[in-house]
Parts: sequence; structure tokens; C-alpha cells
Amino acid sequence: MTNSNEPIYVTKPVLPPLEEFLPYLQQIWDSKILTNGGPFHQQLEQALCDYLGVKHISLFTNGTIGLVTALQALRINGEVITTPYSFAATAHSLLWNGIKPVFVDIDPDTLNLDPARIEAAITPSTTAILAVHVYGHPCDVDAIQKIADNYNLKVIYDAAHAFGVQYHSGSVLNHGDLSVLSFHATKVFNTFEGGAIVSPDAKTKLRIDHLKNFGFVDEVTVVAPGINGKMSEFNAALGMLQLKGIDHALQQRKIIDARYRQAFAGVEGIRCFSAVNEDVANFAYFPILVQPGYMQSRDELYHKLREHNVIARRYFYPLISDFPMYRTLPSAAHTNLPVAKRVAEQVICLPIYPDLTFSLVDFIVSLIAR
Ligand code: T4K
Repeated sequence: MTNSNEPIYVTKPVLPPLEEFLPYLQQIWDSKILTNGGPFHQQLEQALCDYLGVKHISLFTNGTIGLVTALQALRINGEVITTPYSFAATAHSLLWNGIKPVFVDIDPDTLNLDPARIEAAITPSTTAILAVHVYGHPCDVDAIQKIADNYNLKVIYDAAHAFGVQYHSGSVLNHGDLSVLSFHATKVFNTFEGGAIVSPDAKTKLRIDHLKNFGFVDEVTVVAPGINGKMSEFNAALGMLQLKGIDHALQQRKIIDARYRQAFAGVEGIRCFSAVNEDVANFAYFPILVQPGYMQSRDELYHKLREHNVIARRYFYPLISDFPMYRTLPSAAHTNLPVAKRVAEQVICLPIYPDLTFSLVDFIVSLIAR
């Protein structure tokens, strides 16, 4: 067993052949329309609605501004129930809106917000639930919606990982009041930087479109203190081209996921997570938990992988609730979040991307499954 010659990162962005992008760039150069809802922006919104099976999409400059804007669009304030087990952007979007995050523990099987623990965290100040489909695995959307209906709460899904994921024979993005996608370089579908909000109705989309354009309705009317969240024509044009390769990319991910899963089947102390339904998952990440019974600690394995040029990542360690701006909140106490704490100390996300070769997968497996 030797080192890989090149670092093997947790992900590698899919890019189309450059020459296929040049005609798109030529159109932008010819039209001189670079941003502010140009033709590629409009095309990509429609193409994504069709591909994802959703009604209304507003493109954004990135997923984080999408989250901040989604909270504004629904006029969320006070306290919001959320998960500590996510990327920083999830809770940061609350702070950017002056909202207090209330952390609730995760389900040990899905690693998503545990619906059974939500009710106990609701107070008269609670206005919404901000849940995350972590690694693209759907939340228990029915249970969350039931609680939201009972307590008159809004539900926003951080669907940064959930591009193309289906649930209950439709897009998972159709659940809750709004869903927010990320098209960052590291995501299943990338536009370099980018994101989107999925809305259920045209009125909400219109409000979101105003909010991402400084609040402008027309040249002289500003209805809200909006932000600049617009996706540029460059990113939107790239998105149109990326969509052509997405089915192939998802298929490749599925094959790699299966190879890892099979290889780890008998390895004591290594836990994998299965998609709820393989046909409608996106295999965005390949998390393993390094549990008691494994021959090394999680961090020993993580460093060993690095020594062999395998740059796996500990998503999501540390927990958001352990960051300095959150850790003094009562809900950030470790006694309140035992499952999330344990999982954050056990998780490693292994490299997975469409052109990861079987020989590299087998090399990574050989480092872990020995
Ligand atoms: N909500 C959730 C649940 C999220 O996971 C995220 C983002 C968001 C919201 C916010 O969405 P955006 O505002 O980003 O649209 C990365 C990403 O930067 C971040 O988008 C992502 N989640 C998070 C899970 O991962 P880092 O700090 O780990 O990225 P970085 O630069 O270390 O990249 C990881 C590896 O990917 C590198 O080792 C190599 C490879 N890579 C990365 C980039 C940027 C490339 O090969 N090319 C690249 O251009 O956060």
C-alpha cells in the first residue's frame, strides 16, 4: 500500500469540456447582458423546474444568501428550531436575520433533526423550523410538517445537499414552505457558486425575486430592504450546460457508493448510511461513522488517510453549536445534543465524485478495511 500520487479530495467538481462552454460565453459577449435576470437566468430557472419537478425557482448567487433571503421572505423572527449537525451557513443565516437558533438533537439513523425532540424545544417565541436534508438524505418531512401545523410554524429546508432527491414519489424540495439549494463547486450540481430557493407559489417567488434584487419592484419602487443575491449570466449559462451531464454524474456516484458500501459490509466498527430509496437518492456524500470496535479512533483514521494523500473531511465536526457565537446558548449544551455530539466525533466523509476510479476507491478502502 502506497500513497496516491495526487491528493484525493473529498470531492472534485464536474466540469463540461471547455469548448462546449465557449458558445455560451459567445452569446453573453454578444448580448452584453451579464446579470440582472438575463436570458440564461430565465432559461435555467425553467430548466431546473422541469428537471427537479418543482413549480417555482429563484436562482441565487449562493446557497447562504438563499437561506438568509428565505427567512426574510417568510418574515421569520424570534426563535427558530434547527440542527447543530450541518454546515455553518445553516445557523449563520439565522444570526444574519437577528433570529435566535434553538438547537435540537438529531436522529441517529438519518442524522437529520429528530422530530421526536422538536416539540419540547418550542416556546411562545418559536416561529419556524429550519431543518437540513443532511448528505441529501430526506428529513422526516411528514412528522416535521405535523408539528409545524400544530404550532403554526413555518418550515424551511436547507436542501443544499438534496439536488435531485425524491421522496414520496416527488421532489423532496416540494416539502415545507421553502427549500434552499446550493450549487457550490463541491455540490452534486455546480455552477461554480450558486444556489436557489424553491417556492410553492408564484406570489412567494415574486417576493423572493424582489428581495434578491435590493427590494426593487420597478425602477422607482422598493418594497423591502433586499439584498443583491442575483445569479450572473456566466453561472446560469454554465448551469444550463451542467444540466446535460447531471444524470450521468448521479449514476456514477451511485456506482461508487455501492462499491464502498459493499467493501465495508463486514468491517467491524465502520457504519455506513443507506439512502432511503436508492433510485431517488443523489449520493452527494459518503459518510462513515468510526465506532467502538474499530481498531483506531476516528481522528487516527482521518490522519492516516491524510498521510496517504486521501483528504477526507469530518463533515460536520465541530458541531455548529460549539462555535463561539453559539456555544453559550442553553440549547447548545452537550447534554441537550448527545447524538449530534457522538456522531460529530465519529464521522468521516470519504471522497465521492463521478470520476473517482474504482482503483482509487479500492485504495481508500484498503486503508480503512485492513
Ligand atoms: N447549507 C449546507 C448544509 C451546506 O453544506 C452548505 C455548503 C450551505 C448551506 C451553503 O451553501 P453555499 O453558500 O456554499 O452555496 C464546502 C463548501 O464551501 C460549502 O459550500 C459546503 N456547504 C461545505 C459542506 O463544504 P469547505 O470549507 O469544506 O470547502 P473546501 O474549499 O475545503 O472544499 C472541499 C474540497 O473540495 C477541497 O478539498 C477540494 C474540493 N474543491 C473545492 C473547491 C471550492 C475543488 O476541487 N474545487 C473547488 O473549487 O466547504
